[in-house]
Amino acid sequence: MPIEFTKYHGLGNDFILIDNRHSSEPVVTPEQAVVLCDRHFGIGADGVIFALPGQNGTDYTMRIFNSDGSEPEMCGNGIRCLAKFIADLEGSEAKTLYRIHTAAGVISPELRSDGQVKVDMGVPRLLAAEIPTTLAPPDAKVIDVAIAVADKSWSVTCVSMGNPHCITFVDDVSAIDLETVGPQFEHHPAFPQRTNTEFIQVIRSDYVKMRVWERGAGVTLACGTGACATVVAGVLTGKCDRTTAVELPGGVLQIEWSEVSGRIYMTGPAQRVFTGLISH
Ligand code: ZDP
Repeated sequence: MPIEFTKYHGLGNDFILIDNRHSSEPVVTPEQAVVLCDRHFGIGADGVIFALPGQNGTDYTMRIFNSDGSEPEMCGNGIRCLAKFIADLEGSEAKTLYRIHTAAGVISPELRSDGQVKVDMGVPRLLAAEIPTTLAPPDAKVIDVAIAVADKSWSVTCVSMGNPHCITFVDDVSAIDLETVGPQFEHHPAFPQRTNTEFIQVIRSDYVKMRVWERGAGVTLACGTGACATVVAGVLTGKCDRTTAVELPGGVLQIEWSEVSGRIYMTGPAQRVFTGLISH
């Protein structure tokens, strides 16, 4: 049976979306996802995302396979794409606010009338054991801690948005050799679940530039969870305001870390590209 898919992107972070409402098992295996994501031998994407039946009273469950076949807990750009995808599937039944079950808890995307999607990304986790990382004792936060990578000492702050992020502030993001340094952060023994790594240049306290090396996907044009983690790291280190715009190679995300609720809100676009059939 051919499988229908729709390609979406959020600021150039691109995904293959699959309607998996009829079964709680993804219809594509991690091994097949690797081939589908390949930009020469497949459709080409940073990951495959499944819209599965909801659990515990939620509307849907989201699962995602990275382009290397690994499965992350959450995906910020991906959940904006998922929100548009399910609204399209539901047609006239579509809602403007969904509750999505993920391995990082319940995440709520809101489809706004201006076409943007605003996502309640939940509360960041900051303790070393929650990241997880061995850069600090398990119940301590990891703020401005030194780590040696690629023969250099970097000062890093770690944040979990459900998935692990290691953030480092630099003078010039364009000078970072991502392809060399990124994998060495990702596979550093201090990160037992590997890590996403963000390099940040502060332009103003409410505007930063970010380049990212993603766990399981490598260089991508944008990372939503990474942009959220970055603003948390910026606030914790006194570099950023609680409301900060994050400029990624693919465009800008608006991030707000609410002082009242402790929750993070991410606002950005999600764009349908095309629909096709996977025939084996
Ligand atoms: O944590 C990971 O393994 C990431 N590669 C997951 C994907 C994150 C994403 N880029 C985002 O926008 O949060 C989709």
